[in-house]
Amino acid sequence: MKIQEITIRQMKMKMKAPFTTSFGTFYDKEFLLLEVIDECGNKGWGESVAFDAPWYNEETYKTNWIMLEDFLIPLVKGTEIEHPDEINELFASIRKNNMAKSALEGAVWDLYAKRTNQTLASALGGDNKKIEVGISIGIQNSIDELLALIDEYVNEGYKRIKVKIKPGWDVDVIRAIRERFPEVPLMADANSAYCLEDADLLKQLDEFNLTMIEQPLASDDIIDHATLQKQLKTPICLDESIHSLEDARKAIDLGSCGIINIKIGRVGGLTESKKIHDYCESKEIPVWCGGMLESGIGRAHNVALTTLSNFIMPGDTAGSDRYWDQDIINPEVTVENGYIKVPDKAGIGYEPNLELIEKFTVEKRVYNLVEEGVAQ
Ligand code: OSB
Ligand code: MG
Repeated sequence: MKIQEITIRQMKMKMKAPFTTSFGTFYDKEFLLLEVIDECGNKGWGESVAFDAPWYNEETYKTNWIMLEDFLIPLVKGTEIEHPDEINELFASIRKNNMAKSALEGAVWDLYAKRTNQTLASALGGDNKKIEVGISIGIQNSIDELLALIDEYVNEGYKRIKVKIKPGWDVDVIRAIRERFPEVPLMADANSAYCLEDADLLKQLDEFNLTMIEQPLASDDIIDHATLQKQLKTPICLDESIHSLEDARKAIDLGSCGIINIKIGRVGGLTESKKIHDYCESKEIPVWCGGMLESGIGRAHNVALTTLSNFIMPGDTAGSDRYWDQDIINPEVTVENGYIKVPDKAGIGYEPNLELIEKFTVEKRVYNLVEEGVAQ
């Protein structure tokens, strides 16, 4: 296949409720949506999970737009692509900018699955017909408000609860949750808010039977995490620190973590996600699919990836209604008893809602990739 046209849209969607992490609060979600079209008129959709500011990693949706326009789209232009795995190799000459790469690569995966009339899940090699999901809850104004939210989500059936922690909102909060919900599968995500000197404080979390503690230390570290893991009973899960299969291999070798959170955008796409998944499976390291407050398009990609066999822990892919009054896909992603049913239509399996997409588009640009004078 040859990609003939790419549309980049800058989107802005209002979140149902603000979401607070140790690095800041989201009120709106601003992100890029990509649509690619091949020579037969097949369409594929991808989402960039880069935020509006470089807090989680160094990328933003604006830097993604520049990378796509100046480097990634020119690499795809005129290139015959047999399989989406080739995009991973094609983009290897460009350093980092993984979320920009992933947005385009993901759209090509969706397109490829539609061309070959299969679901994105089966194109990736996933068999599961339903996936088990948990929910990630941001930092709240009070412990009582947090407990009320947990109560709501446990009743909705979510399979595990993840809460955000930061210095000053950690041990007491987790203790209060455990007193009220002694059995619920529970984990904490620090988004890099601590340093090795905080080891004694983090050790206090060992008594609460957490399934894991996610990314306690610096976003670019695997050395201190290995030191910390030796002192903790609770498994460390790495999120921000893992950008590639190579990162995963080194972190596992060093003993920096016992579990890995795979985010498609952070690692540069579905092909790299699958490589990390397969490697972790061979090393008996469980993985789960992280979230970046995605719209329905990115959420659909997460659902498909999660059907692979080593996604044995519930991910952060909650239902559309947890984030949006109206999501931009039909049907929306729904969670029943903590499970999402994997769609059986070709590609991502959810239909983009073009009317709503237009409504939430701030800016868009169409790139024509047809080469003049070249027969297609
Ligand atoms: O670290 O997993 C994270 C949200 C924004 C930035 C980073 C993270 C998160 C979440 C929410 O935990 C996951 C989701 O519900 O999409
Ligand atoms: Mg995280």
